[in-house]
Order: sequence, then C-alpha cells, then structure tokens
Amino acid sequence: METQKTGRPAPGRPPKQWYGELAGVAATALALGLGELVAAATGGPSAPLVAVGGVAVDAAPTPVKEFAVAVFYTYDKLALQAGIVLVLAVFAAFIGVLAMRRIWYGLAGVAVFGMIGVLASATRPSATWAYPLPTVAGALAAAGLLVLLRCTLPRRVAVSTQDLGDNTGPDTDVAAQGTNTPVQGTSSPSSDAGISVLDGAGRPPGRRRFLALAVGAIGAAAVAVPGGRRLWAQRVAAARAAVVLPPPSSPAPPLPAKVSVGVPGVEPFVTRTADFYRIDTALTVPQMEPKDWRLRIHGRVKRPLTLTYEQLLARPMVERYITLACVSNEVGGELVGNARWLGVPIKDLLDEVEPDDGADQVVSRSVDGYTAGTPTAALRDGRAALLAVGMNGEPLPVEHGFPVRMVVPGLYGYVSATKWLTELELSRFPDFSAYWVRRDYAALAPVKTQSRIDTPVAGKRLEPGLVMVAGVAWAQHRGVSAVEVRVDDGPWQQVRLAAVPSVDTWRQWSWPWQATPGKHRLQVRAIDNTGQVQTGQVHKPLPDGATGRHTIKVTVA
Ligand SMILES: Nc1nc2c(c(=O)[nH]1)N[C@H]1C(S)=C(S)[C@@H](COP(=O)(O)O)O[C@H]1N2
Ligand SMILES: [Mo]
Repeated sequence: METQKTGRPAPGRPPKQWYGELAGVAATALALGLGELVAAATGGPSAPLVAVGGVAVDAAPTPVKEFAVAVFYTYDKLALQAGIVLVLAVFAAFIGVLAMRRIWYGLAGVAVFGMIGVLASATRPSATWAYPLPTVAGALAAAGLLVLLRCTLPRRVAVSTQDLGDNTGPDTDVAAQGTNTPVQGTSSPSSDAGISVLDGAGRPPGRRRFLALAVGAIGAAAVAVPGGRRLWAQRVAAARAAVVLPPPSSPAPPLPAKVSVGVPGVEPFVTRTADFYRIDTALTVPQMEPKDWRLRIHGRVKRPLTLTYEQLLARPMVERYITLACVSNEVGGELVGNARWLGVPIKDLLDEVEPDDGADQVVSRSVDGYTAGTPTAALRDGRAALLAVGMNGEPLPVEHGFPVRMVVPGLYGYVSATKWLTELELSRFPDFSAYWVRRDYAALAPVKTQSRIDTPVAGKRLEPGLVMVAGVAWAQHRGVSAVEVRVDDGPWQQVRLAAVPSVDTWRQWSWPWQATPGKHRLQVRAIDNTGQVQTGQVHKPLPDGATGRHTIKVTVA
C-alpha cells in the first residue's frame, strides 16, 4: 500500500514536498497578480498571463487548435485559459519544490519563467519598451516571496500530522486530526528527533507564518488580477473618451423624416447604441487602447501594409446607415440593429495592397483570436464595406469593437463584422475556415430577406376597429421593394413603406387593419429589389440564416 512507508524523514532532510508546491504556486500567483497591476498602470496587453496566452494561441499548431475546437466546441478559449493556468501551476509547484531544497534552483526556475514572459510580451504586435515591465516586476516579487517562504520554513520541518498518520495507517490519521490527539500519543520511538520541532498543536513552528504568507499571496493575486483588469478597462475608457473623430469626407445623407412610419411600438429607425444587440465569443470584452492598435494587411498581396489608429483616422472617412444582422436571429427575433457608422472604405485599402488574383477570401482577425472570412469581391464591389471607428456619432463602444471593427452591408455579422480588428489576411476559401465555419456555419452568408411585426405584440387583446400593424423589413444591399401582410388565410395586402436612405438599411412599414372580433393570425413577408419573395419555408438559423415568416396571434374582443 502506498501508506506503508519505511519511516518519517530524517532530521535535516528537505521539507515535505507539499510546502514547496504551495510556495511555488503562491509565488507564481503573486507574480501574475502584480503583473496585471503593473500592466494596468503602464498600459497595453502586457500582463504575463495575457501575453503568454496570446503567444500560445498564435503558436499552437493547427492540429492542436483543431483538436481543442473539436473537443471543447465553443468553449475552446475557456479551455485554453484553464489549460495555461494548469500548466503554470504544475511548473510553479515544481519550481517551489526546487526552491525549498536549494533556493538557487528555485530562483533559476523563476528566471526561466520570467524570460518566457518577457519574450512573450516583447514580441506582441503592439509591444513597446514598457511591455516586459509587468513580467519583470512579477518575477522579482516571486523570487522575493520564495526566499521569504524558504526562510520561514524551519530547516528541519521533518514531521507533520500527515507523516505521523503514515506510520499508523490512514484511519488513525483521520482520527488523530479530528480529535486533535497529541502527536506524541501516536508517534513511534524513532520520532524523538521530530518532536523537538513540533509546536503545541503538533505542528512545526513557522508553519503558520508560512501558510499565512503563501495563502496571503494567493489571496492578493485573486484580488489583483480582476482589480488590474478593471484599472486597465478604465484606462481604455479614458482613451476612448479622448478620441476626436474626424468629420466624414462623405457624410451620410440627412435622414428623411419619413424613415419612420410614426407608429408607437415599432423599433426606431436608428437603434439606440445602448439597445444595439451584442454577439461575441469573448469571455471578457477585449480592452485595447488606440495607441496599441495596429492593423496588418497581408497574405496574398503585393504590398503588405500596417496601419496605426492615427494613420487610419487621417484617411478619408465615409459615414453610412447600415443595418447589421446576426445569422442566429430567429424569425421575428431581435438580433438585428441599424446604426450610423463612420469609417474607412475597405476597398481603398485593398486597392493599395493589391491582392493576388486568386485571393477570394479576406480573413479578418480580432485581438481575442476570433476570425471571419469575407468574400474579397464583396469588399471591393463598391458597397460601403467599412473599417468603422464611429457608431452613431461616437467612437465605437468597447463592446462593439473599439477601437476598430468591420461593417459590411448585406452579409451576416459572423462573416463580416469582426470587432477589435487587428488583421486582414488575403487568403482563399479552400485554405482557411473561419471561427463559425469550423462550427458548421456556411462560408458564404448573405443576409436573407426578412420582416418582423413589432406591433401589435403577439398574444395581445385588441379592441375591434382600426389597429395599426407595423414593423421592419430588411434585405441589406438589395433593398426592400414591398412588404405584404395577411390576416388568417386572407389575401396578401400591400402595406405602406417608409423612406430609406439606401438599400443597406432596414425599412419600416405599416398597415391599417380593421380588426373584427375573434382570434386572428397576422403574417408578414417582404419582397426585395431582385424580386425575391421572402420564403415561408421554415428553417432554423444553422447553417446560413433562419427562414420562414413572422406570424403572431392576437385576440380581438
Ligand atoms: N471579435 C469578434 N467580432 C465579432 C464577433 C465575435 O464573436 N468576436 N461576432 C460577430 C457576430 S456573430 C455578429 S452578429 C456581430 C455582432 O456585432 P455587435 O455585437 O456589435 O452587434 O459581430 C461579429 N463580430
Ligand atoms: Mo452573429
């Protein structure tokens, strides 16, 4: 049995492994916590955990990434973080054990750790001279704590209650701990040397101080990591508030008053930013300062290009109303919104880098590793495909992709609307499958012609007589040419359409209904400018967008 040991450690033998493991984990936790705080103070994604995580994501060979995706499906990022922490804990424990034996071995281990962190942070795309600081500070603190813990631990911690239990079997071990039986009672004759280093509770002196230091360091790290991240978020918020958006060289046309049908209950033509739906895979909202932002345009191009935020803002800007829709939107759902976006036409940048003829896909990457694949043709055909920096007259909100995101009229967000954008790589569809494509969504995803009844609300009791039925319809970049409504199985009726600034936005509609008593079913369908009639065929969102007609039931009485 594993508990049958030949005897307890002899005096002078290195302390129990457990102390070393705890010391290593505590020192590493302290390093990470302090690293987050220093990173928050100096700015940039330079905290050791973030930097090493970033390198791990970049460096992982494709089969490893694919395995992770296959096993963890959408939770691969959580798994990655858990994996990094786990690997780190194992190494930390190892270094701690070394340190408790020979402090120089432990310090050498910390130095190796620190070196990895310094290399990782210094090679981040946005790295500045300050990037290694958090890691260096963390490593120094870890070294200091290891030395301190090592001094706290008496050289001859030879006995713990656990060891004594080992001599008498697991049962007496539990009993001894539970009843606080004096260790002397269970100790064997050979334990004389050990007894001299036990305190009144049967524990070696210094043990309490050691535990207090180690647990204290872990506790401090548990506070410092979220605290540091919050500080960093505040810096980013301040940097965002300081952004002055340039005036567009091509402003959005003034909105005709008639974009609204003026029926209460219909969603406003321009969605309030605070109400704009949000979809992303990020565990925590990526926080990037404009000064750290770079956009690399590369891959199958003749002249690769890297842009800073300042350089981007200096380019001619256009401003457009564009309706964004999520592929996951169910028929009648709310994952669709319309905003006024300010940004640089992607076409201009692509013209500059000169894509190769076969480069039919532009892979966009975000700072958190998300990817989308957009047909190069859609980005160059003259539609208002933008690198957006502004939303409804303000710098992009952090949740919506600050400092820079993509917006492409006519394509679902998952193939076109990458937030926290850092990279455009000219590629080919057979060569690369983006994030959701690897999860069975379609590689090509034009927005489907859709319509929604906003009022009356489903299930509502209505008075007989005039009821305004109204809502929105969308077929981005084709445009909505007609909307029709029917009651029960009656004929399709043409409704009144509101004005629109372009084919890239949704369109409000309204229809006066003379409601008669009884239960009724209201149904809507849109027709786009290509003549396509919205299908009644019901399909779920996977793989390329839901189909069917929004249908509601009301009672008139
Ligand atoms: N970095 C990043 N960008 C992203 C996503 C994401 O998960 N990560 N989701 C996409 C999807 S599926 C949609 S529908 C839109 C939503 O944009 P919004 O959150 O600003 O409404 O963002 C796209 N851009
Ligand atoms: Mo989406």
